[in-house]
Amino acid sequence: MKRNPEAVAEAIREARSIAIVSHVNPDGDTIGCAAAMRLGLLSIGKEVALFCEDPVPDNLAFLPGVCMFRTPGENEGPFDLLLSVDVSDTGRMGTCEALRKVSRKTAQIDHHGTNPEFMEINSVDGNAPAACLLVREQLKVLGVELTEDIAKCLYTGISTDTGNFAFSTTSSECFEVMSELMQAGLPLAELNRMLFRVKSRPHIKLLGRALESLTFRGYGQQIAVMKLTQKDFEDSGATGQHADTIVNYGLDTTGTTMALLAREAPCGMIKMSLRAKEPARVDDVAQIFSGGGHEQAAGITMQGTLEEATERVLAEMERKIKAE
Ligand SMILES: [Mn+2]
Repeated sequence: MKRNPEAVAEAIREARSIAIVSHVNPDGDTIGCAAAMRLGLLSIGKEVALFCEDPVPDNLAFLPGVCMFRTPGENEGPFDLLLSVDVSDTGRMGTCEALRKVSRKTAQIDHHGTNPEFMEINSVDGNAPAACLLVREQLKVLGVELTEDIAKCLYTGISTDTGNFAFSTTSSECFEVMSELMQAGLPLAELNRMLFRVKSRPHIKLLGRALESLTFRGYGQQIAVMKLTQKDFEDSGATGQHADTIVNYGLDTTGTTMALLAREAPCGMIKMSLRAKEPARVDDVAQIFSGGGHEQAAGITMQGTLEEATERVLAEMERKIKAE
């Protein structure tokens, strides 16, 4: 596994028509990569099509050219080159995998350590914190000049995949590239606001309800607990996706080791989001209830009432805190 921008550049130079694929449930990195590559490739005279199984999230709709994304239709192609960006394996291409059959050559640019190098040409660096860093290098090798629009796309990927330059994965290369993006005219404050500060009204209203419900439980009151009923969602005009990240408000409160957000889902099930601060972990608690996830971020879907389901999960979290 290594970066190979020269091999990708050769395939691009030989191609006239290029299909770029972003992963399912797209994020800022995969959309930023595709949008930046599209602009770069257009500038050197290529025909470019953008594909993604799922729609571009609303908060990324401002990026140049992303209205061009589509799902593969009946009679796509043929393309000279299929290029996936930030896609960790073929499954993450979703229905866009069908484009393989109508593409003469395949290549990819990615940064997932688990990538099985599923294309003919693979430029993969598992240590890079964002695929957009590899796209920056790729454009350099192609001799593409950075523009303000390309800078916006690359910044979106680098900043979102590093948690706004806060994760431990953030590397010095991020800041080297950021320096180049600033020189290209990146409107940093404006984009930072759009990506990290602007919240939808349903989300803010729902957050208010969740914070009202906040209690602290367990040994030393180390577990932050929030609950949201179906009525909270209705009153806020919110759906499940508006509950994302709310659990972090509990975890980020001083004296908290674990956090739980329990909510009634429309299907009648109870959905739980569990978080922990290292070295505490919650993946084992999730497993007891057939849930899953990572050591510090896990989820559970279970039956029962909001109250009783919450108490059952809390009992296991409390037991863990006592044992540690
Ligand atoms: Mn990524």
